[in-house]
Amino acid sequence: MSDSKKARILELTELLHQYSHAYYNLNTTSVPDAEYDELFDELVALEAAYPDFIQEHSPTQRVGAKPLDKFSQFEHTLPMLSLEKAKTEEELSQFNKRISESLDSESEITFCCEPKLDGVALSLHYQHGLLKRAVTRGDGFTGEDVTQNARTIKSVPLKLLGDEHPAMLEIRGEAYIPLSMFAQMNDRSGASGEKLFANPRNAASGSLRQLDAKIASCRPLSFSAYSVGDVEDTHTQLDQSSHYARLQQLQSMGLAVSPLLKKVKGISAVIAYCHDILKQRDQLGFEIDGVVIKVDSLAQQQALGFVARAPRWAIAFKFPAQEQLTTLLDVEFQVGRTGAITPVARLAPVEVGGVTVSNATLHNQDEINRLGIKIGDTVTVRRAGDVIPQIVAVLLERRPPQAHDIVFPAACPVCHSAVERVSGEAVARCSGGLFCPAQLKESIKHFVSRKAMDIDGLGDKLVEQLVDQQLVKTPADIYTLDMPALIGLERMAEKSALKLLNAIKSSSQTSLPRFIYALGIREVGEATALNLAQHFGSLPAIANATVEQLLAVNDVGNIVAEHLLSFFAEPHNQQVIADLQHVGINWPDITVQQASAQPLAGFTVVLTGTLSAMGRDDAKARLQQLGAKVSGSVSAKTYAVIAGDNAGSKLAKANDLNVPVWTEQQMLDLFNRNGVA
Ligand code: I6G
Repeated sequence: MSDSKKARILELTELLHQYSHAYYNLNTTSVPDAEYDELFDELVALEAAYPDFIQEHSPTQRVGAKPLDKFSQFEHTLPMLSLEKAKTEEELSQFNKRISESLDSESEITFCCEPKLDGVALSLHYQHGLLKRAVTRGDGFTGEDVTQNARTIKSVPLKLLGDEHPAMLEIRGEAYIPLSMFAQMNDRSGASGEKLFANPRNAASGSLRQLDAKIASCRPLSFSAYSVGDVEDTHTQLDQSSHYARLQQLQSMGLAVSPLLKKVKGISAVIAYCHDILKQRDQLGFEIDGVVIKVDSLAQQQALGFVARAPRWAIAFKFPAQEQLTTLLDVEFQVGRTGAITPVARLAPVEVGGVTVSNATLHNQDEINRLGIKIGDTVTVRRAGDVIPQIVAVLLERRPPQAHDIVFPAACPVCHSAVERVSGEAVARCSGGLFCPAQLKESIKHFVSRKAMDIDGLGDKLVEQLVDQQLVKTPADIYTLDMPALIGLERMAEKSALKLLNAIKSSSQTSLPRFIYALGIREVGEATALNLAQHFGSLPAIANATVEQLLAVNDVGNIVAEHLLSFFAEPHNQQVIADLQHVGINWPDITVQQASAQPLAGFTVVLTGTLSAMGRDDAKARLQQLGAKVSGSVSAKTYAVIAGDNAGSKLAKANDLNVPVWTEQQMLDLFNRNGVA
């Protein structure tokens, strides 16, 4: 009896181990979540009844028993060195020259390149394939034993895949937190009043150095392996010739390695790789601070050896830093489309991540309080991903005596209406509505924008003039503009006025999703507008829907439903819609599609390259109409990548991951077959 239980425990342990490797390291799903959970629960129950049979690498054993008082120190068998750094192409070429001369090599050197993750270096010790210890880099000679925490990282295998393993295998790599997870983690911390982490690296370091592994287990750490350290007794011979081949071996043992790892020949190819990674930097989904370049041949590595504390065969090409120090000169308050008042920091201009930054958002009063920031302070400004610059820290020790408090205005800085703050909400709002010129301008800018009514040539400056001169007081006024009105505006010649009038006219024939989006209902973005249009088919059906009916729409929750109800109940908004229809805005109603008639329902597709038959936004809208989720990044879970002309890294990644690639024509055929052409 107990034999069969033991066999089942072993079977479940192996099965869950494989599934988890596929999910966390290969980005593929081998079983539905519900089935994984069921098997996991079965294993928990069996282990509770037969604790003697619990395997050290059981997925139930990731979180250790009790918190530690402090970490013990561990001396690295081989020191964890640092890397020489290069900031320019010239320095990379010098590196190449140095090693070519030292190797007395006439032919081009083969290098192995990968992005340099901005996390925390971590050394994993596997004995006969089982994870026994994890140690931080520390000072390079002695680190801290963080085994309890490293065991909670899902992409760290507790047991290596395969049957035969060296008695001891040390794997080195980087523990890091992906950007999306970092944002979620800080959102949660902010909501519960906890301290926020300034950046993903601090978050990774803080998480790895938690004394309570239960807390660490809730932190979204990942691990990516980049080299082999100490190895003892190897039956299973590790590749002895190439660094790249070794990393592939690590991958087959169940470790994640960089998906962007590339073997290239010659320094020009290295430089091209660095340019390519720098271009992709904001879209990678994790923070990097450069590229690491290593001589691929292990024999050449050995011949080159080490200088001081760094290998001679490797170099880190550093990218521009994404954080810099600067001074807060002043704070201005901007009024948005919905009346939200946002404090905007005016900064002494500074280069961050290759771009000059002179403004950063301070979000709201809570953020000002949290940072404890004053005008005159020295601050750390951060610009990462495609997120707007943020102030992440104040250097209190550098506060000048004349630093002074930021005073939030009691009245709207534009229309002087009262500022209201709903209890429980962080945002303060101007109560002026469309009486407030700032809100009116922002509403009109949104209404005419590309994804809304798409009026070409009606840019921000022009909208501001039209509102300032009271030519536009409501969106419908745009459609009654005429030549004499336009000609009176700054920098508006007859030719451009005529062009604008034509653009205004052609925008009046629109689509229901565009019109709903253009109305600027709070929390109703492009995707929600599309979902509403597809679900209800017509504007009256949306305007008259009950809360229950609204909640049945994809992506519509209580808050969005409330905003929709109050928008359509407001007589002023009803009048705006009636006026717009009166001046000729029209759109065809939509035939409501059943979910089952959506051939791409539940699938994620990625558009890349230049399309010739239609713009990317139009293709995206049609794909969404067919049920697809359109994503900006390719993973093994992507259903298809649609590649237009000059497709680059996303196409390459799709090929690497065996994700199907469709031509633009295949996409158009699908549109035709499904009546969304
Ligand atoms: O600090 C490091 C980051 C990434 C490294 C490293 C690396 O490879 C991708 N490789 C070595 C050899 C060293 N530090 C010493």
